[in-house]
Amino acid sequence: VKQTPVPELNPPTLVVTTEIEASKQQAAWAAVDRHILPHHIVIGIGSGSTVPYVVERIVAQGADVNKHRVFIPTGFQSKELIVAANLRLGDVDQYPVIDVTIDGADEVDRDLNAIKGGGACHLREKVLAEAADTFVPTNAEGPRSRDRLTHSFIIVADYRKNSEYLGTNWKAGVPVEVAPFAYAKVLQNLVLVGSQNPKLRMGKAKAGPVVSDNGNFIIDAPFSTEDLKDPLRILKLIKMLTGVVEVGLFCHMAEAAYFGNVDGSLTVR
Ligand code: ABF
Repeated sequence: VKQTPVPELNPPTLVVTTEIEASKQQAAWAAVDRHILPHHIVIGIGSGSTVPYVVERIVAQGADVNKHRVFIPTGFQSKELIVAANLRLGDVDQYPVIDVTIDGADEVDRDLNAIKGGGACHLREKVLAEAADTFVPTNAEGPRSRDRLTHSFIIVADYRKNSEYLGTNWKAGVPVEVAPFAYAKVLQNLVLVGSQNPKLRMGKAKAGPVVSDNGNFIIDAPFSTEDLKDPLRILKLIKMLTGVVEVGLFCHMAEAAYFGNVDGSLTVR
């Protein structure tokens, strides 16, 4: 009898994948447990592969609490997640004030600045992060600890996203959403403000550019790690370019970031 050869498995990849998924779940569950409280009614749900664990944990809080809530998605994927979980869907134009938004990130620096937009959703993600406002009174020292209006915007991610400076691990560049009509000019101008080899993001089959949920194109604009040590400066430079709709640099917006670690521990910043 002719035996069919058994395909070779790749255990290391499998192990790594499992560890990464476990670390995403760890971060997401901890963030929900600490930040989505019974009195929170309007909740922003971000995009990416960590967010399904956020929804999973919210569902586990029970139908009794969730029936009073409304969930605002950052894009098509999170909309589908919310609907599939039988949670009530809303939109940010109906609910411009959100109690808490939880979202993923591509990279987060030591000051909680983040690169987002690897999934092309950063315009809506930023609107939802900004809509989540809370007044936090405190007398402690430090730039993020004065009495202030802060964003109840919580980042959840695996350990690969936790960096000292942006651009250390995320090499794809800063995602920039642009009006399709203006993309060629924005590409030129990004070089003038210091980006190295910015590129229009193409779809998987390279048949055409990626189009965002808002009908715009995405440019990935790499900057040096040195430049990204001051992400607010880069954000301002890119924002000034005509045709730019939104930049995937989230500066001084996050209240906290949760990272699941490879050994099962959690880092909270
Ligand atoms: C969104 O999804 C994005 O801003 C970011 O690009 C991505 C992160 O996804 P994952 O959780 O899959 O790493 O949050």
